[in-house]
Amino acid sequence: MISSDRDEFEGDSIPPYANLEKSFSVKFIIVGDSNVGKSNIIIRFTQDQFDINHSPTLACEFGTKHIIYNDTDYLVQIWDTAGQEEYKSITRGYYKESAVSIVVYDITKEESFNNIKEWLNECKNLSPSSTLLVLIGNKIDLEEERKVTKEMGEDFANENGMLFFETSALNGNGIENTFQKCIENIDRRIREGFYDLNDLSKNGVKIRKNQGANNIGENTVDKKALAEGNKKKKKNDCCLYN
Ligand SMILES: Nc1nc2c(ncn2[C@@H]2O[C@H](COP(=O)(O)OP(=O)(O)OP(=O)(O)O)[C@@H](O)[C@H]2O)c(=O)[nH]1
Ligand SMILES: [Mg+2]
Repeated sequence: MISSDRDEFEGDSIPPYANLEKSFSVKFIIVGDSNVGKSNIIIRFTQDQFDINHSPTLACEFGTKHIIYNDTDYLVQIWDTAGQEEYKSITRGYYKESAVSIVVYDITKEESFNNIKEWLNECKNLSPSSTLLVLIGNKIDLEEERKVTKEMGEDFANENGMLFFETSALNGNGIENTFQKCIENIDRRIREGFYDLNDLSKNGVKIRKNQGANNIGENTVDKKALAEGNKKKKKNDCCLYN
């Protein structure tokens, strides 16, 4: 998908946003079976920690972190959904306006890999058609218990136009790189005019006015996102990582 997107937009004479805006928020959603490690991937990325006793997510949790790339401040906002079946009808409400949709499986649990097709269908049906599709095989620190080969993950991702990464939330392998690569793709899309300027937010990318690239390396909570997260929390038990 990425290479064909590039082909489509390469050659556009004036990239509409290049060098115009310096700060964007980018909405991510992360889905997959319960217990594959979605929450810990977010905790590793936003706080560089691992929570071995993290309770199963109830409906949805929320985390943020800044990535500076190309002299631009990207506020990554991640909606971490519950994998448990009973929350599916609630979590369906969170795909809307996702710039990046991440599907996670556990490399030691074949069933979680067999179910990624279903999660991908949810992403295709409920996220915007512009969403960047990403597949993560998590728990690679458990190599001796591996049931899903790297090739199986790669093949599925290639067949379905997804970026593919293997990670360990436990030791951090691959986590930074995954989010960095996602933002590099979003940055390229912005600069190449992939998104309609008048419809940016529909695609999960929002211009953050008067922010500038001045939060390098910080891990902070965006106030608007915080308010949004808290509103959802009241409605649907959505919790905020802090
Ligand atoms: N060994 C290992 N264990 C992990 C890793 N990531 C998560 N875990 C463990 O897997 C279990 C589930 O992790 P969570 O992050 O809560 O999983 P989840 O996908 O958010 O689950 P739900 O919220 O129920 O959808 C926990 O016991 C974690 O400690 C990893 O990379 N390696
Ligand atoms: Mg969770």
